[in-house]
Amino acid sequence: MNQSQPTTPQPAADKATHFDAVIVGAGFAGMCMLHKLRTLGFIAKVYEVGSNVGGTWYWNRYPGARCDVPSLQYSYQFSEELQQEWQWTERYSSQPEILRYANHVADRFDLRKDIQFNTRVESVILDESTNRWTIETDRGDRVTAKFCIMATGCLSSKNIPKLPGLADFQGEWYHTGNWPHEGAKFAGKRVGVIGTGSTGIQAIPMIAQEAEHLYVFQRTPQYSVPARNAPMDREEEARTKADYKGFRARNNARPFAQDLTPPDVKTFEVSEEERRRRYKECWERGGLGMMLAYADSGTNLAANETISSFVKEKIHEIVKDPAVAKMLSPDHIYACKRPCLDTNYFEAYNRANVTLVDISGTGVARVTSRGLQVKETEYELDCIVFATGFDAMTGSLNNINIRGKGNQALKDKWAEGPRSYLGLSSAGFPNLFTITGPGSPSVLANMIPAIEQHVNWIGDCLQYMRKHGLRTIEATVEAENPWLIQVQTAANATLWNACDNWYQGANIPGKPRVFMPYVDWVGYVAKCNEVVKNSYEGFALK
Ligand code: N01
Repeated sequence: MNQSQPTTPQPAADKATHFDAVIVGAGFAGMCMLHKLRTLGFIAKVYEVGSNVGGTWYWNRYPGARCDVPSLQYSYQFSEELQQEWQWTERYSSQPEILRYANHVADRFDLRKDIQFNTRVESVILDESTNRWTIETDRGDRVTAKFCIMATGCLSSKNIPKLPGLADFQGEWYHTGNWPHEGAKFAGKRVGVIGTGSTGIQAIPMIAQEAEHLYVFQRTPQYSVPARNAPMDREEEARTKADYKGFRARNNARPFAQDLTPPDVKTFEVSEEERRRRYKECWERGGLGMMLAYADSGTNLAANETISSFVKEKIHEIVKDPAVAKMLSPDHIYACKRPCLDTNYFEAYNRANVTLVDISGTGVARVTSRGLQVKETEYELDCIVFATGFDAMTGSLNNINIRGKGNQALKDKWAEGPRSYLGLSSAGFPNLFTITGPGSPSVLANMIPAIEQHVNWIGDCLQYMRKHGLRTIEATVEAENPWLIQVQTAANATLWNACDNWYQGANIPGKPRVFMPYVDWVGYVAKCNEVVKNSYEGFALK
């Protein structure tokens, strides 16, 4: 039995049929884009599958869901009033609070009147005779727009493994990315969690507290560092708000668009004692700083191994059963898979009601009517939780029938991996933009600043086109091809390309292995600005 969906009354389909822009998705990207276009005087319409705003924070309601970028940084900066008036309660915001924030933004800027909820965009097709996009939805809408802006999110297409027998399972099952709005009840139940990435690591300690027994089915162990979440430090908040603009500007000039900067010093330029002091400091402070402990932590394998050894030591310190600690100890490069932050993750394995099941190599053989079968053992379960991640970056775009020049499908063009210029636009698809698309820093930066940078770029571009009487803008193949190489080259200079991770599609069977996000946020922003300065170099404007 799958999770239920909210039953919000369906508003009548919109009457207007021609827009300057249609935006697909009302998460943080779609909301921001709508606001931007409105302020520039464009008529825009947003379609959203969910019954409300919030995107990833609307769908991912699993227990323990929390952002691992500090609240004062994971928020919009386009309105000084907004950033001054909103008060976060914790250092790292929980999903309910981020969703409240998204709703507050929607109310404050009256966004909902241009958003049609409960509506899935099914096709986006270019009419080359008019240079307009025709957008069709599952509710029978058929509208046209000069511009189509995909704000579909990087992590929104769920990965539910195709396990034989799932339909026969007599209990309940959930994917963390489509959690029931009424919540899931685990008290007195035997629960199985598949997946130990960022999501599983947040959910497992919470489910362990409630379930009668929790089985964690682990294919690959993951490194995790304590988040050290805490109530918001009001003095820090006041200091930040006293110069929020300056704070944002400084962070936007840092490698991940957040308040994290690696030191200039390299790992082996300091003594072992000093190194351990530094790693302890990162561990005690919590957050994502460990991956930037030294200048070469993410680029030099031997340097990286000093971090992974340190974290493994910590796992063995925390987990009482040495055999379980060993099973929980990863052997891949630290932060090659997206680094995780936790609250009592490793501690959860000290509980008598938690069992770690090693499924490395074999995986889950099948779902039975009563549970999960691993090798010869059947684990009887009342609930299965899939914390198995997403078809990242391309999944939600490929799920829409997007057809550009010559009726070419974007999905076909991307059959060997996504091809775009700057992650913003793909040759053959004029006036179609992707916010935080593959080929842009996106998931390797603080997402909200990355979204705002794209929104501003697109907004400026549309203004420029209006001012110069231009009908279309399209990435050229001559710009797109070298950009693809640059994205791969940038990744190859790091250790991110050296393990199986979703950045390169390794989590989805059959997905082409292409590194999708662009590693260098600061260089990327400079490049985007230069493109504009050079009259949209790399784009054909007509
Ligand atoms: O997904 P994942 P996620 N059988 O792909 C396992 C963001 N995020 O939802 O490593 C068995 O990372 C898979 O195993 P393996 C963040 O960017 C942010 O956790 O592929 N297991 C892995 O253990 C993050 O990176 C926040 O071998 C299977 C897990 O499932 C991204 O979302 C919080 C399997 C999937 O891990 C995705 O994280 C949460 C199978 N068939 C998420 N298929 C914060 O900001 C997959 N797995 C805090």
